[in-house]
Amino acid sequence: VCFDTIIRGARVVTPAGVARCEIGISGGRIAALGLSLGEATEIIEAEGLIAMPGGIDSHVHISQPSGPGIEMADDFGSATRAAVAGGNTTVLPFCLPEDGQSLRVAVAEYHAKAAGNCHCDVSFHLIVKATDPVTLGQDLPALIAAGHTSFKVFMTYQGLALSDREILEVMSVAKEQGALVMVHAENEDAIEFLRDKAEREGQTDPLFHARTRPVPVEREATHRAITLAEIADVPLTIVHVSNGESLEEIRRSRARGAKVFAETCPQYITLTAADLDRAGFEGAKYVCSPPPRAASDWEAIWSGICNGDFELFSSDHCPFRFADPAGKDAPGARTSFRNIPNGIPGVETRLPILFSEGVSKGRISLERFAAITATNHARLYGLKTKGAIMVGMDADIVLWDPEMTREIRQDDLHHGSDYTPWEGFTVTGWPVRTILRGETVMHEGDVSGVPTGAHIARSAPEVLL
Ligand code: DUC
Ligand code: ZN
Ligand code: ZN
Ligand code: ZN
Repeated sequence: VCFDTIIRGARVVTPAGVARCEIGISGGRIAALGLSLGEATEIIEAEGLIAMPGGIDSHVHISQPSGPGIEMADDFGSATRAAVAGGNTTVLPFCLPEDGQSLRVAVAEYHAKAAGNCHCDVSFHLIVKATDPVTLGQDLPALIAAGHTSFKVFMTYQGLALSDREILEVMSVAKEQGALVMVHAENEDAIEFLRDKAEREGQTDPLFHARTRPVPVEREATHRAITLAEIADVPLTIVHVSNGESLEEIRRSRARGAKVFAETCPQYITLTAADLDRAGFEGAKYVCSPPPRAASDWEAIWSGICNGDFELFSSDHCPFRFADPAGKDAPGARTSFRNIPNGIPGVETRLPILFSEGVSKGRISLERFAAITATNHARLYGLKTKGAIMVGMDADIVLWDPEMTREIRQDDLHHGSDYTPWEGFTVTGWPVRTILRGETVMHEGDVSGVPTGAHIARSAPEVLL
């Protein structure tokens, strides 16, 4: 046989362990793993490199409506260019309808915006913000059947937050139709109370974004979301878990048999609330929800990453520009933290940060890295042909140089934001080649080819089967 491509000399991270072997690729799929595979049209010499399953970032926001006068910094072209530069081959953005827009129409619009513009593969989660009979009785079942097998509900943000009753109604649709519910767990009433009080007291700096969303706000909502899922008898993903107390709620619920999955993000192992207190409005660059916590929470999050409590490590890429009246510096932003859009860019830096802080510093194995950055995302969200280097799977492979030490710098990044929260952060380990369905789409930082990313209709989440 003659393969299209053979990758030679790499240490290959597979679900069965790490092996030094060749990878034979044909027709965009992994056709063989073994020693001395023979001939190929293209040979990629990867001596000294590590072959990982392409990163799957199952939590990114692209081109979402973000409030009056506010605009996200990425479109599908720039966000996915950044994704492949950072070692990803699939991203799962959210489809958020405009106020009054039907979910079905919103999904069609997102598909149109993404089509032909993506450098990696893409599949949409839905955000359910309305619980009218058309949304729950018609749109949602049709969209789930068409491969949108997961959706997010919010417990915070006016216009987005659902009541407990509404969350239960949405969960019951998930149960009937076979979809996985994700939840943003923060108590909206408590936040509003704390926010109004802070503003009355003249405490309006970016730091008070963190002060008005303290750990109990997230811990309580996490407990309540899990309780609702137990009542509705559905599995649940708690996204962007920021602290040890919320993680403890998740552990306790699992001990009584709840089916709960947990996600965390780079900001919760590398940033703190003190970053929001930087001088000159620089703190706005770190405003995200839940906010970065204390360094002591980093340790709690690490324990969950190491011991398997976290299935998912995602970026929560939610990019705005800093020096932009349509971004972090929106009109009124400097008058109150309330007006600073919530979210930070991170799709390009998620994997290098975890590789460096996790693998290079000896906290986690290569296998665990692959599981929480790719394999588990594919399993939980129904991407059947992705997430693992195995014969028959899509040839979505990233070659890592484990020795390369770099400083993260905005000037080198591909995203649409005009800053990175990790400016000057040093990492060891860097993705040097990204291969999407057998074709190199990034080599040594260059992502200049035409976009070949496709939309992927997803199967039922594995946990529901
Ligand atoms: N939730 C997210 O998941 N991303 C950005 C902001 C938010 O509240
Ligand atoms: Zn779709
Ligand atoms: Zn969220
Ligand atoms: Zn998010």
